[in-house]
Amino acid sequence: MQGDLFPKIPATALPDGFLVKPGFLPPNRQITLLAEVLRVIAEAPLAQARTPMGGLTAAAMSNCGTVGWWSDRKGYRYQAQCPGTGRPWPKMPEAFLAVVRDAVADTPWPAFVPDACLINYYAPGAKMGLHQDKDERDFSQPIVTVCLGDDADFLIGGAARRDPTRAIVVRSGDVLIMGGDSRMRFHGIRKIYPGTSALAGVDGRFSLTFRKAL
Ligand SMILES: O=C(O)CCC(=O)C(=O)O
Repeated sequence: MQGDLFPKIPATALPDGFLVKPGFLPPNRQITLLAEVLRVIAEAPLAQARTPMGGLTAAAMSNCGTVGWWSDRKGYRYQAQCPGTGRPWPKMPEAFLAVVRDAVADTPWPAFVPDACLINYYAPGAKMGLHQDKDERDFSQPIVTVCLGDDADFLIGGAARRDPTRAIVVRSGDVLIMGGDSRMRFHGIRKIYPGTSALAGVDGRFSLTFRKAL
């Protein structure tokens, strides 16, 4: 029924540079990724980040890789240490790198290798406001997102915050790529659909967003 209410937009209807690969990850690969996510967040626990305005992000976050995205009163940035532990972020699991390699192989960015993976966790009710990913050094590199867990409405906006948005439903195993003309689009998560995960062991939604930060 949700499929009828929020039909997936076919790839051809998406803006240039915005690629969606529905069901890219078979269940066994999702299970492997989830196990790695749980290992990463056991080492670098999920936490809500403080925004420069003083609020907290609705999604809880962790990272792996050389650097991780974080935010506090001082601003948004990439940093080498997990603020909760003071230790370096966990190494990027090989299974993460392999998925990204496979996902970009037939795109305009086949050489993309991330050095940071921001893991967002959305408990029921959590969302993410419209924003641009602009703390990376090289905007010619795409952002690759892997979805695990509950379905969600992913908002695709324009170059300005006030531009119209449209929602596509993203599901566990889907991969999204924002590059080229879509690299700086505003985007966000309008809502998640609790209890819809086809992947056992996830209560809510994880997104793994791979970036070349440095
Ligand atoms: O959860 C998602 O799919 C979107 C995440 C996102 O926009 C971000 O981490 O910048």
